[in-house]
Amino acid sequence: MSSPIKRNISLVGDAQFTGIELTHAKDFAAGFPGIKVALQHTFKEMGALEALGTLSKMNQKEGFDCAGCAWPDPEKPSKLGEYCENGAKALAEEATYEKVDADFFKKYSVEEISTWSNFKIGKSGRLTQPMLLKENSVHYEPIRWETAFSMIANHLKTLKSPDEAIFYTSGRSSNEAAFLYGLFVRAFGTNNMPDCSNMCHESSGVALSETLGIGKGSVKLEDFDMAEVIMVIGQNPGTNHPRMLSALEKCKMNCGKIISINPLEEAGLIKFKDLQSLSGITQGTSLTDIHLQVKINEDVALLKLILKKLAHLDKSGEKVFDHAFIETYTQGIEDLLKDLDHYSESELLERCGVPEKAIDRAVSILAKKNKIIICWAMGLTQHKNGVDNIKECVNLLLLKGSLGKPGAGTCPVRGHSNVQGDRTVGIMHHVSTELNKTIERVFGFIPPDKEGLDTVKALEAMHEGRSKIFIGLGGNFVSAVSDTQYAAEAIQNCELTVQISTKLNRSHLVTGKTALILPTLGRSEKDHFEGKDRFLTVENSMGQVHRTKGVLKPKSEHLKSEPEIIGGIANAYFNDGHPVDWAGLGTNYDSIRKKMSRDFEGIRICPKGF
Ligand SMILES: Nc1nc2c(c(=O)[nH]1)N[C@H]1C(S)=C(S)[C@@H](COP(=O)(O)OP(=O)(O)OC[C@H]3O[C@@H](n4cnc5c(=O)[nH]c(N)nc54)[C@H](O)[C@@H]3O)O[C@H]1N2
Ligand SMILES: Nc1nc2c(c(=O)[nH]1)N[C@H]1C(S)=C(S)[C@@H](COP(=O)(O)OP(=O)(O)OC[C@H]3O[C@@H](n4cnc5c(=O)[nH]c(N)nc54)[C@H](O)[C@@H]3O)O[C@H]1N2
Ligand SMILES: [Mo]
Repeated sequence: MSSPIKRNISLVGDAQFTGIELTHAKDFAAGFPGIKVALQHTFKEMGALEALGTLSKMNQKEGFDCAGCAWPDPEKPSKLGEYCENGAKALAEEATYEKVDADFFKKYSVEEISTWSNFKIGKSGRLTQPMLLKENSVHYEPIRWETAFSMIANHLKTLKSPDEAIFYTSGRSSNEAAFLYGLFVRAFGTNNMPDCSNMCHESSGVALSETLGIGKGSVKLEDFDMAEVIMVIGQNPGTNHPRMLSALEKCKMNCGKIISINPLEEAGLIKFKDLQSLSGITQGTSLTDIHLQVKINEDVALLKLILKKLAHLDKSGEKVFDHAFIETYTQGIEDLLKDLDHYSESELLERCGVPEKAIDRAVSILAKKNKIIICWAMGLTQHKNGVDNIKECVNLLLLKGSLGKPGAGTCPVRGHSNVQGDRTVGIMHHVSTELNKTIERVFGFIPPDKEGLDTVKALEAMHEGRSKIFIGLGGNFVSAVSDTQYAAEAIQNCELTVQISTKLNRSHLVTGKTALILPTLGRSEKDHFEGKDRFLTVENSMGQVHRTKGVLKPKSEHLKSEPEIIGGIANAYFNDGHPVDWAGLGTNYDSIRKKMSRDFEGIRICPKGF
């Protein structure tokens, strides 16, 4: 039995918020204060000239994709800039001139940094060179890339089974990096690929694939212009997807109605001042027409009540449901209506806690319209009954025939900017026979066919000592999972933890006995190789794949791109004894893209969700 870890790492700062004051809630989002904050952040970290130049390239066809969230870009991006306050903050954090380098780690021990708040850790700056935290040491020290790669390879070789390693993915990696990572993990011999979706939209993927057969949303940005009703359920776009507010505003300008369902009256949903239009900045648009202030986790009761009232109207002769659509495309309507009969209106009304008048107003709008879009996020997905919540939304859309037509459909609003793409190209703990067969045919090895560990099961495996190595492609695993104490114990049980990251976070401090930091290029940075600038691709929340090409000089000459790092680890592990040319794929993104588009197109990658 190996001895427990000796470092005295604090977790107190994980719950500490600094710089946030309790004040009166705002009654509108964005506008001049939004512009001011956006610019303040970038000017402070990058200087005014570089900040303005870089922001003008964000989310533009020839520029780079914002890492802030997965909201899609309009066909014609605004000339005033296609970014929001959050995007500017995300850029400021990545493009900061503050550096977390060898001197930083010499000065501060991991024990000391661990007492800082997450905010302060995040503000420390960019990681600039590979660093090693040796067993029983409290200071990271520099390590050469090749030495780091062979150290990881050697550790992986000591495992009794490939299932003793965990390969986590956050949602910001490019399609190329995620594809290569998934390929390496399968070649290594496990499906232990937990990812941030497990904590995010997993329930959307499951609910949508079980009901509609595809785990992704069905709408495009243009559909927002045509929608007659947009429902925003369990989502706070003002804070988390500010550019979505412009799409909602457009729907309003086209006489659409917006119904929000949320226990809170979120400021952004009430009034919005658009950063991208000069008139919007000053006047603002009232967004929500009807706010249904549901009790926490009583959305099923509220949606059932809405369905019940709609069914009642339909029965009484009003044309409420789309019977032709139901007849042609759905099954089980009788069971659904029978199920609704089990509940009384008064019981549902009491459970959801929403005034009946407001519900009736929403019902009378929904009854007459059938171009309906339902948007949702964490307020629905993160409940234990997340799948049921989403299935109820699908029921409403199916009864109204609001699917597969312009201006209507499902819109799970994703969080991380490439979380959807990562899944599309194979990051998942599930087994797909179709994917495995294709890998065998194209790459010449047989991938494992045993289900891997998701986030919760991976934590348990590390906690119980069944898994001994953790590798994170981005993210902040220790802070992202819900039981920080348990997660810290689990991670500290590992022999080796490796973080491929842009910025310092708590997962670089709460580590295995030996830990490595492998610093990588950010989205906004140029990826220069053999005299050319390379580009990568990402998929937005609405399933569109597009390229992203950084414009800034990298913050350090020692940074490697994510595909290069994955290729480097794989090459060190297989040492040429494998049919895949790992180092070659890691540097040549075109060859990865060719493989993805030519050989993997159209195959069903994820059997259980998006
Ligand atoms: N600035 C910033 N932006 C981000 C992120 C970030 O960290 N910072 N993270 C990104 C990521 S990964 C994600 S997934 C998205 C998340 O985007 P959101 O899902 O919008 O994020 P939350 O802040 O969790 O908002 C959840 C909303 O659900 C409501 N809610 C809570 N419980 C219930 C309920 O029972 N029923 C209903 N109907 N509503 C409920 C809350 O009041 C809140 O308005 O944001 C992305 N954007
Ligand atoms: N308490 C709490 N916990 C939550 C949530 C919550 O709302 N509250 N939300 C949950 C949700 S919805 C999600 S999606 C998860 C997110 O979980 P994670 O994805 O694990 O966490 P993040 O905080 O988004 O990770 C941020 C880190 O990613 C690294 N990074 C940033 N950009 C890049 C890049 O381009 N490449 C690489 N390699 N690294 C990069 C930086 O080092 C940065 O510190 O957290 C979940 N956990
Ligand atoms: Mo998320």
